[in-house]
Formats: sequence, C-alpha cells, structure tokens
Amino acid sequence: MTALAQNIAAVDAEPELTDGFHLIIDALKLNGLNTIYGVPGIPITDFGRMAQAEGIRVLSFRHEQAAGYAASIAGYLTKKPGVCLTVSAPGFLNGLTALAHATTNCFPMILISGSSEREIVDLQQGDYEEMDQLAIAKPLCKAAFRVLHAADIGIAVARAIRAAVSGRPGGVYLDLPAKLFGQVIDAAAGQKSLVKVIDAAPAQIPGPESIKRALDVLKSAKKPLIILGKGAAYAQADDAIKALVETSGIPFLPMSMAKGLLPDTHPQCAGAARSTVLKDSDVVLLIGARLNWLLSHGKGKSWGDAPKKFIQIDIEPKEMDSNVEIVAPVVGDIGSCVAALLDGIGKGWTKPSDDWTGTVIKKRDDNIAKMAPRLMNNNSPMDYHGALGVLRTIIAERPDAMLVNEGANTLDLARGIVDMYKPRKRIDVGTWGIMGIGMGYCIAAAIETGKPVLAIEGDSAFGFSGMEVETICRYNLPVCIVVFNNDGIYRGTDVNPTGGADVAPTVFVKGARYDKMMEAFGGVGVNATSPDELKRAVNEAMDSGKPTLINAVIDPAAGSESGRIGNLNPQSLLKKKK
Ligand SMILES: Cc1ncc(C[n+]2csc(CCOP(=O)(O)OP(=O)(O)O)c2C)c(N)n1
Ligand SMILES: [Mg+2]
Repeated sequence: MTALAQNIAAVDAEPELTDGFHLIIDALKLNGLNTIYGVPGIPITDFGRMAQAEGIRVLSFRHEQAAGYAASIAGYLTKKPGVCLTVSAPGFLNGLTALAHATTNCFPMILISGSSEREIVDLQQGDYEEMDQLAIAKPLCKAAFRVLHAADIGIAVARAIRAAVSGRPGGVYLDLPAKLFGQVIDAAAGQKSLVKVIDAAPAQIPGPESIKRALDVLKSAKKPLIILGKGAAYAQADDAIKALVETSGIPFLPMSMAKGLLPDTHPQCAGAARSTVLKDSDVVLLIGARLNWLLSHGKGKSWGDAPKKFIQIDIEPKEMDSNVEIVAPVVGDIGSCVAALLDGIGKGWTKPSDDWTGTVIKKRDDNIAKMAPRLMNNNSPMDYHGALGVLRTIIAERPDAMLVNEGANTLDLARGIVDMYKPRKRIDVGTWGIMGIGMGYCIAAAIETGKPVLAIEGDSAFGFSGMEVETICRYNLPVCIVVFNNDGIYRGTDVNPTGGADVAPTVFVKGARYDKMMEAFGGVGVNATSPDELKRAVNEAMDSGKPTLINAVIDPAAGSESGRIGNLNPQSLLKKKK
C-alpha cells in the first residue's frame, strides 16, 4: 500500500463525529422548530451562525426581552413552542420575563440559554456571567432542564417540546452549559439519540358525564352567556366553536385575544353589552377563559346580584373552582370538549328566548350607536376616538392584517373600538397587562403569519421595545407602527407639585417625534396630526409593506388615569378618613 492509500484508509476508518452544536440544531429541525429569536454572545454566537448555516431562521434582536416576547407569541400563533436563544446570566434574565409571561399566558415557548462552567458556578467562584440559571428559572416556567452530555440533547429537546405544548401550554427552560456545545460524539450514535416527538399535545377527551352535566345546566338557563378566552383562540378549533355558538344561539363575549374567533360584528356578539351580560346572565359557559382579574374573579359588583352558575371548559383540572364554584367542570382540550358539547346539543335544542337575546342586542346596538359620532371626529390634535375610528375602518377593510396593541388608554379604547373579524389576529398585553410586548410581537407576527402587521402603541408602551424598529427595518418586515403620542403615561398633563425642574413622573418630552426613530434605520416615518392624515399614512404603509412608524399626535389631556382600570390603584385609608 502506498503512503497515500494508507492515509486515506486511516481517515475512512476514523468514525464520523458530531458535536453539541450540531445535535441541538438537528434536534430542533427534526421537530420542525425552524425559527430562533435571540441575541448572540458567549457561549451561543457560533451556535447561531451554525443554525443559520443549517437552514434555521435565526432572527437577531437588540434585547432578549423582545426576542422572548416574539418567541412566546410565535408559540401562541403556531401551537409549536417558540424558541428564544440567549447568553448566560444577564441575557438569560432578560429573556426570563418573557418566559414567565409565556407561562402565565399559557403560550408554548422554550428559552434556551447558554450557561457558564457548572463546577465554578456551583462553588460560586466568580465565573464569567456566573449564575445558577436553572434554579432561578424553575418557579417561573412549567419545566426546566439542564443538559450535561451531548448524547442527552435529543431527549432534552423532546422533553422540552412535550412540556411546552402538552396539557396547558407554557414556558420551558433549557440550560445548555458552554462545554456542551463543543462535546464530540460518534455521529451515528448522535443521530440515533435524536427524538422526533410523536403527538406532542395529545387530545384530552372530556368524560361523557361531564358533558351531560354541562348540557343539563346549559338547558336550564334562561339567560345564558358564552365567554371565549384566548385559550379558545389558541386551540384552533375555530369551526367547532363557531358551530357551538351558532347552534346554541347563545350570546357570546370575547376576551381581548379571542376577538375575531367569531367576528365582532356577529349578530350574537355581546362585546358592546359586556356589563349587561355579566350582570344579568344566569348561566355562563367559559371556553378557554379563566376567572382571573380580567373577569373580576367571577364575583362582585360587575357580576350583579342574580345567582349565577358557571360551566367551564379548560384543559387544566386545577383551574376549576379557582375563584368561584364551577357547577359543571369540563376538563379536556377545547376542540374535543366543544365537539362533544355540540354533539350532545343535537337537534332538539331550544335557543334562548328573544326576551334575553333581544335585551342584549338592544343594549349592544345602543352602545355602538352612542359611540359612532365620536369615532368620526377629525379633531387636531387627535383624541383617541378620532384616531381609533380611522384604524377601525382600516382593519375592517383588511381583516387579514395582524393587530398588535399595548398601552393604557391606547389599549383599552382600541380593544373596545377596533372590531376583529378573524381568529388570532389580535395580540396584546395578555394576562399581566404587560408593557413591552409590542415590537417583539410585531416581528413574530410578520414572520410567522406572513401577513401585514398594524401596531397600535401608547408612547410609553412603545418605549419598552422601541429599539427593535432597527430589527424590523433590518429584516424589512411589513410592520406599520402607530404611536399614540400623548406626551406621557395615561396623560401628558401632570405637573410636578413642587414646581421644581423635573417634570411629573408620568410625563415625557413634549412634541417628541417617534417617526424619526424609524427614519434613522431606513424605514418610513410620518407625523400625523389629524385622523385624515393618519388614515392616509396607514393605508400607504399597509399597501407598500415598508416598515413604517407614524407619530400620531394625541391631545395630552384626552386620556384617563390607567385607562379603564384606574380602580385598581390603591387608595390610602388615611385619605378616606378625612
Ligand atoms: C412591564 C410594565 N411596566 C409598567 C407597567 C405600568 N403601565 C401600565 S400602562 C403603562 C403605559 C401607559 O401609557 P401609554 O402606553 O403611553 O398609553 P396611554 O394611556 O398614554 O395611551 C404603564 C407604564 C406595565 N403595565 N408593565
Ligand atoms: Mg401615552
């Protein structure tokens, strides 16, 4: 044998190798996780590069919190875990807010963070970005795993996916120490160690007796009401839910992100008669909606004095009786539960009386008529109603567009005014009423749905993630951001009671031009001072698909304290005594 032939034979005999970097990429791809939202740095910079080289879409953000929010809403929109990738300690902590948010909102998400040397971290010897990340993540997510051996990557990713999407979805943390990435193992063994998750979110069929119980209660109702939560929207059981609502003839109330599951203009929609239906209904069927603060915990003034019975559909058994007694718990996945109820309703169903539905419709139509003239005003500077009247029409004309919404007045009024027509088009502050979701949601909405995105943002809300306009420009996403600029938080009119040089804590720079931020990165910036100007600019942006930011000048005195939830501000007992 020649020396050359000997060399070739030696190379051929060497086992083919793979490493941690590639096994993680392979495990994600094998399970259809083809998009990563994150921020690069030690120890995951090369991982991001390699993932991109292997065909994963790696979207690089300016801050991990925005990347995390993007991943969380990607999970909501697709029913697959959204993946966020961060560096250790500070990057991890920045992403953690979003992981907790995903868990609270029941969105499937996996936060993957690199971490420092275990031996040094555990002895607290002061490593680069030292932190016991696994321990910190645990109470804030559904499950948290650490992988120490490359051969375990396949199992770890599989467990993370199952934990994120099965049962009630939520956030999962995956801790990947720096050393793992470079670990080398035999390629064939590596390939064999990967797991393709089968039936990640199995149907959970409700017990037949729970369905019968629910139907009996529903049949006994004189004034029934259906409340749709974002769990119902997440379930993607749109046809079954529509069929149940329409076959039953029961008025429905959509929670914020359930708007559009059935159109807000549907004859049975009670959105504009919310206080009436909460007070006067006698049986309430909750579908993927929790009786948390957003529904006043199912009791108190807003629910009225009349006795009320609750039927609740939820995948999480512990949700039942969380705030008030649930007389008919229906535990299972929403698609299966709704299908079973629909089946049970059958042909002999009696729709609710005209007396009840007529009262609801009249209240709703009266409220809508009362608001209509305010939505048509062309005041300059604008008030919320004039500006939102225009955006309402734009969404009616473009029902496929995604709508992102955050702020206080900007949120509460937009939620009430802007009708939605299709499922999962409205994404907003969610369970926590959190500021900062805006730009991350815009980016994920554009990436995951391919549809144009309209964001309605309070000027404070926008500030939490504003730097991501660069990200939007960099990826040239069809996002139109309207900043409702009222010079501050709730209002721009507060004054410093001391007369000192500092402005009041709720007040920002007057006459700020947020549109210039977008121009700085090559996007389109517009300053709009009237509803007519706003309408023109938004339509142009939605037609062109160019990244656009419209600074909508709103009267600083137009808003109210905390929007619609001012009652949650604590009041001093001392003040009351006086
Ligand atoms: C992470 C986070 N920090 C702070 C808050 C408190 N907060 C509620 S609404 C809001 C901003 C409201 O102002 P803006 O977005 O300008 O809306 P406006 O009422 O002025 O239209 C703030 C800071 C929050 N909800 N979330
Ligand atoms: Mg504001």
